[in-house]
Amino acid sequence: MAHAHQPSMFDLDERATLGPLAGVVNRHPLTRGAWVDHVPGWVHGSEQILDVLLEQVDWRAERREMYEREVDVPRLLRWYGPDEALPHPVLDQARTALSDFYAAELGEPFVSAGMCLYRDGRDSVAWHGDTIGRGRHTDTMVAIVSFGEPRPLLLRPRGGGEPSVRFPLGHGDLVVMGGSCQRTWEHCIPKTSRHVGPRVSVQFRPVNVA
Ligand SMILES: O=C(O)CCC(=O)C(=O)O
Repeated sequence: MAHAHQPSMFDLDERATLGPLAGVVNRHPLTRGAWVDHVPGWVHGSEQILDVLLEQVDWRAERREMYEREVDVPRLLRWYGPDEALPHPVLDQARTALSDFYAAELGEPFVSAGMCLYRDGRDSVAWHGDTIGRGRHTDTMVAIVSFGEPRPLLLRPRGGGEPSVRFPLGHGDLVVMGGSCQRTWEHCIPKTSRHVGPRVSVQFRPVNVA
């Protein structure tokens, strides 16, 4: 399925490669044992990867129950299991680089790659934690690499109370939500009335975290 987008001027001609992680990861401690690591522009030449993702991934529309009605999920999705080839080799490299960098702290590799396509400002994901599986009761990590038009990832403590944290994510940016983040904090990508092009997020997770 092809999705038109305006290429970003700053990495249009660049070959897709990964930047370093050691020495550039900026950790933002949150409350209750949660944290977020942030590396803006980790993937160089990210527009090339965006083009491949928009054109070659077999994006799937899903429906879900809401208030006793079936509604469209406002984004397109594709989930890649541990043994499935990813649509661009730099994504395989990214999963390996993240697994190596976080090996001592995480104790296991990132295996699956969930992908979401936000076609425009009407697409979004509501406040949630990734609490299907072990994230419900165990510290873990979810690493997200973003391509295309930046959209803000907002975080707030589960149950409210403290102010939100905000990371605009696109054009090869990396965030890693770690510690207790999935069960003590919530995150979302809100809708926007601004005219925005597509954004794809690629989420790497360890086994049995969703
Ligand atoms: O698009 C993003 O960066 C967040 C995706 C997300 O939270 C999810 O799919 O669970």
